[in-house]
Amino acid sequence: MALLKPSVEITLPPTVFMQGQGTDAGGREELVDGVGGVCFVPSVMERWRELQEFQARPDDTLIATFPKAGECPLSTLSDHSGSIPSMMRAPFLELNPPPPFPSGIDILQNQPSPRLIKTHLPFHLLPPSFVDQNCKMVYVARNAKDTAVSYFHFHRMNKKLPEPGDWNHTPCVTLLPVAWGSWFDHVTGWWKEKNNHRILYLFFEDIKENPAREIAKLSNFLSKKLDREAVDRIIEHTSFKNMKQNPMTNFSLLPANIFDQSVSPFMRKGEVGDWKNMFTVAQNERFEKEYRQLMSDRGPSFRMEL
Ligand code: PPS
Repeated sequence: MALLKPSVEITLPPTVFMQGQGTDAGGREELVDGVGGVCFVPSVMERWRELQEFQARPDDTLIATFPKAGECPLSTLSDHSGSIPSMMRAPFLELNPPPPFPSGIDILQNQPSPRLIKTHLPFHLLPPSFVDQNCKMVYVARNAKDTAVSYFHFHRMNKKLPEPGDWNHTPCVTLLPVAWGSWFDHVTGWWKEKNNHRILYLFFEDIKENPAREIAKLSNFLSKKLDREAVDRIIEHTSFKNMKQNPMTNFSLLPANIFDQSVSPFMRKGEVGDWKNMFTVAQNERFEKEYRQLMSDRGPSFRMEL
């Protein structure tokens, strides 16, 4: 039994994502100042109104993260067979890629319930229907330094995002301004709302440290009973090693003019504390100073290493 049902019966063959298709993918996009100072890629803004009018259903489950927080294992929980591409198991709500790739809204609109939906939106920019329908939402947060490093490498390989440039000068070090806004506002915005709505707030570091414990939190939140065997299967299925090898979860079905995995693999390292391999002493000091100013008493506390 899957912990989460896949959002969709597959209505498009996985081959639509395969290499060689979608050659009209265009080049890198520059960020636009989207809404209230939160930057997005222009393709997201093109359907902003439709996005805000998106009709959530009471039995939808939303998985929300700042980019690169390690959400993928969660959406994988819906498919233990490993035979459904990530973007179909938990369609990415605001994603609006070039043809022939379907947008998140288009995939979701005609799907049967219950749906599993992925988003990177800050809480205050969610389509209002998720709150109106009292949907269950799972938020996964990851420490800022590892997120910064992961996002930097993702910019290198994701040909739809701006060129990140040199690590020493990249905005990814401070996480401002990058697509989907400020990491600080994102993690604290969701944190503040977690007791006002049906939100389970999880940490990437906790999942890495003790996946069984975090799966228990998740199954409890979703009111699903899992025996030990099922938990073991989920842990195995969502391990970094397995997800890196599986074409349904490693995004190798996307063409290189979108994700160039020869530059950096999507499933890169999946570790806690990898930031130590990138941050110089000076960068770390600058980061810590900014971090103290922006995070003081505002929200969750993170572990930078295990
Ligand atoms: S995205 O693009 O934001 O939707 O992707 P997301 O999966 O949220 O973030 C990618 C980073 O998460 C790591 N990852 C994992 N780590 C451990 N175990 C599993 N199963 C796993 N799945 C994804 C992935 O490797 C990226 O982190 P880095 O540090 O770059 O390796």
